[in-house]
Amino acid sequence: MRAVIFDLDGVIVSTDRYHYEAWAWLAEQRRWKFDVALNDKLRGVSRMASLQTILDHNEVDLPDHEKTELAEQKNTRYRELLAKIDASALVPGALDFVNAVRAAGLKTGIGSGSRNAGLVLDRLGITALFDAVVTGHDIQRSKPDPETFLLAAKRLEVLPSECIVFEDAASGVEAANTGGMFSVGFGTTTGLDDAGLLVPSYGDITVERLLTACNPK
Ligand code: B16
Ligand code: MG
Repeated sequence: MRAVIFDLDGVIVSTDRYHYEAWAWLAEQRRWKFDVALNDKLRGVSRMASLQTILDHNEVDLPDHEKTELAEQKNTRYRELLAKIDASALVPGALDFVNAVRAAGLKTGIGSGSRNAGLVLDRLGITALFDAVVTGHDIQRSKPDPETFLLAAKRLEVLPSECIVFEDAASGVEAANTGGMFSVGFGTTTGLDDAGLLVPSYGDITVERLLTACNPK
């Protein structure tokens, strides 16, 4: 293994909480049903696809121009919430683990479907911890398509089979698996069973244990 690619929302930063708040705010305006279980289905899913999932759940049909407007309203709300982001939003142990991966001689990357990923990394001052960053601006097809992670591997100049992917979303685990990478299902969300390894928190893993799990003797 030569690289670890991290998803951003829910793996490095708890921005998944802000996505939830922003969608919940929009749903409340519109009197749509929205809850934690539905939000879990939006993890790793693009903004427009997330909106469509909420509309389908509520059996609401809208013209495209209105969907675009609603997605923009959600994003404005999300960016308002991001304005107050600080180090307390980091997933506990995330930066120590990224640093340990680097100290072990592996490259590090970000593979996020979010178009706000660059802003989040910059605001937290952690961009330089990653050798390559792929965001929603760089791709045509969002997770579960493997494009995000394949592009990250290309930018890291490693083969997909040399990459480990940390993901909190079922769509991201599927993307990593389809891309021929070793997937780690991170966190306590359900639906990550297809991952090569389940890691509830950074307290449950070391780089050594991770590499052993990828290359069992
Ligand atoms: P944005 P990740 C994903 O980021 C989020 O998990 C998902 O909830 C969000 O809808 C998507 O980014 C798009 O985000 O609206 O900021 O472009 O988990 O792939 O880092
Ligand atoms: Mg995520």
